[in-house]
Amino acid sequence: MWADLGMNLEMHDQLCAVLPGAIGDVFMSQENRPECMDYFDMVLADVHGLRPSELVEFRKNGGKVFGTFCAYVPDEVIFAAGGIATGLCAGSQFWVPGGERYLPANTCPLIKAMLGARFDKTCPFYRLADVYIGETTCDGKKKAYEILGTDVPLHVMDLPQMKRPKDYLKWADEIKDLIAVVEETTGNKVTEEALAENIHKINLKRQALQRLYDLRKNENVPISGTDTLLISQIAYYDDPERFAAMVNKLCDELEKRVADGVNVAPGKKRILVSGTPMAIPNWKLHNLIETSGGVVVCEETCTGTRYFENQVDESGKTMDEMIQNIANRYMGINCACFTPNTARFDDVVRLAKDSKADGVIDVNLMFCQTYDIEGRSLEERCKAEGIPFLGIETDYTDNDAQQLKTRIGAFIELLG
Ligand code: BJ8
Repeated sequence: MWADLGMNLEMHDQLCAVLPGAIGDVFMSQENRPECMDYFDMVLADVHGLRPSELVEFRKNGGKVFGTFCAYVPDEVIFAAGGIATGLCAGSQFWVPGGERYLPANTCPLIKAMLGARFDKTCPFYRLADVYIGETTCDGKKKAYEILGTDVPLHVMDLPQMKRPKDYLKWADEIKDLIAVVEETTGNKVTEEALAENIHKINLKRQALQRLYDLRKNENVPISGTDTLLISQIAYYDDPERFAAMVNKLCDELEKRVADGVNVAPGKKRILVSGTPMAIPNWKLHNLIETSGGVVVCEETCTGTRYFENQVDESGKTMDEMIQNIANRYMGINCACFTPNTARFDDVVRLAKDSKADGVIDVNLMFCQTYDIEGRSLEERCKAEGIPFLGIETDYTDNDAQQLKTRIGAFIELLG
């Protein structure tokens, strides 16, 4: 399959060779994991086999795959046209040198890894997407899409950067343009019926994730943050219905754990992680926190609450109403690309209180200017609310791991 996808098999072998060790170190070393993590472990262990083979079959039957990079891209319209949306992962240092052949070294590692994964031909998902859907979020991504677009069909959605009434209308307009692109690519019309059905389908996935996050609010923490992060990462590319069913099955087990008083992290300090997303396989910060006396109980990130909070209002009847409802839901995401973005500070404070966090660790991927600049104001706001705060900047390498472990350990110790 990988050869048929035109992948660089030698380099891909090198990438796959490190995965079992990483899984062992990060996941299997944890104690008292829920049994229902089996499914997510299996998806991870065969990350370049299981879902890619499904996508290969889907394409053999004429289906079209759309690769996405951002929580603002509405999956529901892609599925409503009979396509499949898949997040394109870019969380490994393995891809960064490849990206640096095209981008300045002082670019965010997520963007460099995006280009490296595509041009090094070592990620099947990047080979399987028929069309990439970009978006005008940060400057780095915008310019990187120009380079990606020289190699693969790419449609860029023009995301507003403010949240005035006219911006909500504009985003609805952009969604209409996306619908035209997916209709042309798939050859299928997005009908009102299909759109309503898929709005509901993706809402169910969001509800399953919300249920999982609600369970983490308990005094007895039934699942680690590291395991939950893996689930959030898989959410971007797994089949949405199967994924929601598996998360709900896990939640049934976690509810029982809560009732039985099972706690995976007794005596550990509860941490809310905020900031830039952690694309698969970036588990660095969670692993450091959870091996330094903390347990992550919530993520205010795009591999966390920004991905699933707020449902699309399902009361829309006409195409225009449904599209506007989709636009309204996505415009409710508070990314640092927007100005002003004080609603994100409200989110962090609300989530820290709801999840009974002892402190906030705000993580910034190196060279991400928007989150970096916003970090200072977020710190002030948290301090004003009496919430202990630690700001961290890091990349995908392990060069700073020891230093970070010391800082995180000291922060957690200060939490009393
Ligand atoms: S909605 S957070 S997924 S843009 S790539 S902004 S880390 S410099 S990923 Fe994002 Fe959408 Fe916003 Fe979420 Fe910074 Fe890097 Fe840019 Fe990044």
